[in-house]
Amino acid sequence: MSRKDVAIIMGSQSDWPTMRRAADILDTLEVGHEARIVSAHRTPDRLVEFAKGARAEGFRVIIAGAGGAAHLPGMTAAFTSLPVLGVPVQSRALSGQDSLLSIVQMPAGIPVGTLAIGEAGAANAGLLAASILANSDDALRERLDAWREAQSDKVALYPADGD
Ligand code: RP5
Repeated sequence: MSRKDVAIIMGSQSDWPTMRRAADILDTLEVGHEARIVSAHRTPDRLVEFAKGARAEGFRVIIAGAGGAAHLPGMTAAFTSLPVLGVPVQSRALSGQDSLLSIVQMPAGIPVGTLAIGEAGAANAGLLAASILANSDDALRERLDAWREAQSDKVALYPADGD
């Protein structure tokens, strides 16, 4: 797992408990990744430098999570043609509705693939990044298919009485 195909960026340390769900999935699927804090508002120069150089660094997919006025995914996508998956982090003030609306409504021409609010969105961003990479990696496709099969196997056919 020496290659780092996926960059997981987030606006703040406070986003990490959510965004680590993406990292966990990528670990399970043996997809190389690196997580960094890149804030559109507090570290704008870091954002520009990262987004402009991400392809040259070897990244092939970017997962960007942010909360509140969540401009990180959209601004990242403005600087790179790598696929950008946006995760709306659940904010305290508006439960992530603000994050979602800040990320999802991109103007035509600069796409961000927007996921669900919070941990489910982060986990699915990891899976989606793996799916994208699996198009050109048969071994990864097999691991992804096996992961999905194992998930199906865990679902009981009949509901149990909870005591
Ligand atoms: C956003 O502001 C971050 O992505 C985070 O979700 C939110 C709050 O950041 P902190 O005040 O916790 O650093 O930029």
